[in-house]
Amino acid sequence: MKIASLLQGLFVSAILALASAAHAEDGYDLWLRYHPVEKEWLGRYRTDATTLVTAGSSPTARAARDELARGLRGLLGRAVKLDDTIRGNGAVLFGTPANSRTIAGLNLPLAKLGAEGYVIRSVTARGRKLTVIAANGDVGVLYGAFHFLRLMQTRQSIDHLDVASVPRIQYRILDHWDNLDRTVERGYAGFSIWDWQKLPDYLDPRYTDYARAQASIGVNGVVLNNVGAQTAMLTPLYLKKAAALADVFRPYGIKVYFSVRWSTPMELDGLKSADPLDPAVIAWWKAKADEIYGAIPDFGGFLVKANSEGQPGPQDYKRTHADGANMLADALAPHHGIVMWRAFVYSQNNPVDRVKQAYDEFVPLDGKFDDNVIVQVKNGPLDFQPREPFSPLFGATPKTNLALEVQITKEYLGFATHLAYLGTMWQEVLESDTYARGPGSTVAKVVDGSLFANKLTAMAGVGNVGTDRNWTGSQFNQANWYAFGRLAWNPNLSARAIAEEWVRMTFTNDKAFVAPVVDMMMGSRETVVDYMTPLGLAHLMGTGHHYGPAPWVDNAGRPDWNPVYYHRADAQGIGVDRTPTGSNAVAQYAPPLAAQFTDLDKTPDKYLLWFHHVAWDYKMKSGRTLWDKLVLHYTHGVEDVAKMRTTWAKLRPYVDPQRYEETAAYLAIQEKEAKWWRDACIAYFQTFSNRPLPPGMAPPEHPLAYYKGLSFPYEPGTAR
Ligand code: BDP
Repeated sequence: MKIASLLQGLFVSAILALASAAHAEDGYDLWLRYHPVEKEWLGRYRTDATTLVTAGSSPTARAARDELARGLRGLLGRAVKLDDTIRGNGAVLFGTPANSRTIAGLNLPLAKLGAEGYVIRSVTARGRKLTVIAANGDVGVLYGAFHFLRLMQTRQSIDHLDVASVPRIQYRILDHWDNLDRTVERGYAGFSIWDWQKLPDYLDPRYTDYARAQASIGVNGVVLNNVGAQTAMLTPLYLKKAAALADVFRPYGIKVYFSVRWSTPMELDGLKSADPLDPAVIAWWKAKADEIYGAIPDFGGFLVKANSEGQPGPQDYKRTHADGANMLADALAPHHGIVMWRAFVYSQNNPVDRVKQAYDEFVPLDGKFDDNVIVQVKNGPLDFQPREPFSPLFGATPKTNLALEVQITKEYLGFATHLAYLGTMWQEVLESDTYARGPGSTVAKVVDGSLFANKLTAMAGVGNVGTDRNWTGSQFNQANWYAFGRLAWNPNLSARAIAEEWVRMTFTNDKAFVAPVVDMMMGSRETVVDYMTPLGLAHLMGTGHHYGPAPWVDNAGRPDWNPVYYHRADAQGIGVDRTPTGSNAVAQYAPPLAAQFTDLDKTPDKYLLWFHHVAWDYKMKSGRTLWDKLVLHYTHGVEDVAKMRTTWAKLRPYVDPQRYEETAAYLAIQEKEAKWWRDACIAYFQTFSNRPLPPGMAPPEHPLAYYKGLSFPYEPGTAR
């Protein structure tokens, strides 16, 4: 009897242990996983982190304390003491000079660190050895706390610390393309995490975990709603709901922002126009701004998509983008709010090459925007493609605050299931030389404001967060959220270093896992480029949903939504002539680049078909013809996914079952879809090239008609 009940007890606890392990490893914990460190590290860390000494008492100081307590408890496998004074060696003291006399007495180099920077130092104070995490403001302390934990999570020494860190970009913002009905435009991770209907009364604990994750990577702003904005966002009902979210986020240093629809005054309150120079319109927005700040005193500001893809805007009244942005900026200025005005504009009525239109629109407006306006520019001149050259607006508007907008959600890179680490893509953009002030004028220097001494600096990422337990639709998509925050904090960080940090925190520090996984991540975006849009091709995706290949589409709502507009394949060759003999988009780049991109032989292969219409038998640098090379890229892309699967299969022993299986299954989907891309594109382009496949290359599995006949009516994330 006794034995039976003992066994029963053991069985129950085994089940409980299994259940909690399974629960803990579904990806919910992100990179804030705080699993116990190995024995050899335990000894080292324990002596340096015995007690937490809190100086502050604000909600932000409490958030820092709670995170440190949670992190240390997890990493060191036991609760740490909380104290308000230093009693022995090994304390971690965190606070500001204003709330800690010890910190004030240490004369730490805080002067240049602003409100968000921090130092972490190993010091001796009052005869005790301790670690100090100090900043000018509580939020800096919170960022420092996450940094301190990261050191342990990635198994670095915490003995002789001398760290100083300050964000190089002021506004580090995650844009949610979340609709108020909880669908997410271009979202592949379930529905919107904002449960609007239950707000403001029910605050899902997930909002706090979201805020922790954001703060851990330094994100300090969140645009709550889709750029294709719904006017209800600005009604009293929704302001209350948004205010409740702002209250949750505030301790974590995060401000909320709204996307606003230009015509809101007409649609909500029946104004006759939305002309930015109309006094009634001006008064409406001023009153609305006052009302918003009444509900959310630290409201961040507005994000605006105007006169773009059918959205209303100031041009409907023959006013400029600057007229529109400045009118909103005036309404927000008394409250210290900002306007992020998107440069993603192009018109179906404009016959000019779509990739030229944003530059044409905004360069003449340089110097005309108010100080609290930031013009937000996508990384490439087209639209978040797997690869584009950088947008020529970077470097071309020295008197305008410019934000870099990247897309974290993988609308054009395989949705949730394809493994594509985007750190490399953003690094490629940030490192691109604009030559605006001579060599070395990188996009990073434009964005961090150092090139033109801009007043405001910003980086925005279109988020990939949704209701999925793993937040981002796949385990590896978390890395893209992570990389966005880290690069927005410091655009000079390397994509590889970020990937390594993330792998260590998210999975394991075991070298046998870290090295192959980081390598796999580093090559993954190029792999997607290879099987989707190699050699500078772009926008070959299915119409509307953008799922899968559809290079043949020529009947979309407007010419510049058609893949055929972007590849221009014909019997002679493929690619878009953007040199002076074509659309002359090259002229929007600084002279050294314009010259390079005009010369077919000097254009890097990766941008070849972006800038040139190239003959099928053109001899590439490798000596192969363009056609052969195109087929090889497509084929390599598929082969590389197969290699990723092999790599992952070998790593099973290092990963918990749920995350292992999910990733393995997604890689299998990726291989299947990579092959689909390859086969469909080769079958289609071969109808123009009329050439055989290079020796050894397998023919497409199906005839072209098969691929053309596929349809996907309910793909997620489709714009509505
Ligand atoms: C495109 C998306 C569309 C967005 C648009 C934008 O397909 O859903 O609304 O970007 O950035 O890539 O406004």
